[in-house]
Amino acid sequence: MKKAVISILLAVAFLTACGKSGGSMDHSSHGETSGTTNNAAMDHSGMTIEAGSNQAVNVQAQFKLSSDKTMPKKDTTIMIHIQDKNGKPIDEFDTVHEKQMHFIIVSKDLSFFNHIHPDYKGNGEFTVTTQFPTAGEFKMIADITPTGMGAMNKSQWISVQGESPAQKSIEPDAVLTKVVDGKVVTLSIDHLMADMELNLNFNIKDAQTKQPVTDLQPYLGAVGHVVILTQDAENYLHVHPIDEKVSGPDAKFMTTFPHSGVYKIWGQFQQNDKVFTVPFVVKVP
Ligand SMILES: [Cu+2]
Repeated sequence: MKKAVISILLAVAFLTACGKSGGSMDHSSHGETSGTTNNAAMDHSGMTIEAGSNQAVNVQAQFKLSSDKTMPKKDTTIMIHIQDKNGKPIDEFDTVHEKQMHFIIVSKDLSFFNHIHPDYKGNGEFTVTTQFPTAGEFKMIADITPTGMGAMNKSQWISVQGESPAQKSIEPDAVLTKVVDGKVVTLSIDHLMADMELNLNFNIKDAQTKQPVTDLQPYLGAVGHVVILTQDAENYLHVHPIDEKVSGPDAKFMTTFPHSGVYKIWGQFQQNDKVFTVPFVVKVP
């Protein structure tokens, strides 16, 4: 039997005195059901200073963007330098789900979500070129497993120039069924509550025929991937399937919501060589 691999990564950010959005602190655990929340601050150089359990305390990330003024809808190269606490590059990373780094970008209101994979250049440096869709605040989250140190994530807020669009409110979904790219996706969660291991089941049907979809393709080596963030984007959970090898119509995941509150969940699946992303918002009592 395959054992579920669960990464629970908690982050808490603080505003810094210079008025910029704070860096964050991350706690990570692998295959455990809960974690503790830790504190962190960002100094004025943009370096994230972190403290916590596990090895995350010994790792820091510097995020650099190709321009001082990041513009919407323009190619932007993001460089992420992973270092030990003394500033020495960390240069070995485990490949997890086919990648050495999973990189998530979300807008502050969580209406925008992007999951991309920076290239590893060696010497602790990753780069990726992407675009931000609008002006406003975005959070970048680098999900890594430095060899021998366990899974962890490092994050940074960034401001994209221009007039930000109105923030969309994050309302819990009344019905956990969505239609995306010709698929009807229904999320079921047993006993939704905080600090308890629970199952998330995504059921996928064809929107036209109403028939179960049974030809999901492996996406990054598994039936699907799920990323979960708290409403304020401070707690990040990357969840892997219980059984990676299935091809639908159900994809089951196991996770623990660390505390009560509103969470946004993105399920990502692949069919006909195309990845589709299904968002849900839930309120955990
Ligand atoms: Cu990824």
